[in-house]
Amino acid sequence: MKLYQYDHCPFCVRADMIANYKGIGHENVYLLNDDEQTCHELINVKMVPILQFDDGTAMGESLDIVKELDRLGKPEKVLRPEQNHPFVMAHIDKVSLSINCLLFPRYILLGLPEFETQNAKDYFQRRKEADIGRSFQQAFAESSEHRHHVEKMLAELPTPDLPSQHGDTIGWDDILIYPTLRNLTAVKDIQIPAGIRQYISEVTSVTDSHTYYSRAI
Ligand SMILES: N[C@@H](CCC(=O)N[C@@H](CS)C(=O)NCC(=O)O)C(=O)O
Repeated sequence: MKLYQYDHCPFCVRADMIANYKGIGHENVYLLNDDEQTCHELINVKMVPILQFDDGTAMGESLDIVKELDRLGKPEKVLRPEQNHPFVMAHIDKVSLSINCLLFPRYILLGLPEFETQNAKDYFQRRKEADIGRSFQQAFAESSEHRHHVEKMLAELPTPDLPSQHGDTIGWDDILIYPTLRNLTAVKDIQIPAGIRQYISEVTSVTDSHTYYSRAI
């Protein structure tokens, strides 16, 4: 099985989390951000994640991939049902513009495989600057303002249940909540409350994911 993805893509993190958690052997294929052709050949649309089965067939949409891998993987690795992720995500999404202004300009500086070429960086920058309505240079210069909004959101965010409180299992809430929190570790010196740090640490470990603390900018 192959999982086509970008390292920074929160939807891809969902798919990678469940594949690792459920013990499903798979090859991670990191596409360049400007590689439209591979996506189109696989699922007719420029979008990741893409799961390709050994017979060559492929599927997109992260939540469909999570459901499929949950079905195919180790049954003893239970994916707990959803609880209160709509409330948590609504809280996080209140500062989505600030999150994007912090993360988009940083992604291309982290040394990620999807941005190995200048063309891939330029492709991403052009599209994401349009999304956030300002240049990466300006968004970067506004970092302390955006960090302030995001830190306030984090301080008010109830700590999600920890895997260790549930026998080292994860649930649907974690599939939906963790990727955004994990990506915020790319922001140097951002104040993440201890409980949320513990949450990030435990989910990272149980899903064999990785954070960006060591290369934060
Ligand atoms: N609904 C899709 C959304 C996936 C998505 O938006 N992926 C982004 C990367 S984070 C993407 O491929 N966007 C198109 C592009 O980068 O050109 C899913 O859940 O899989």
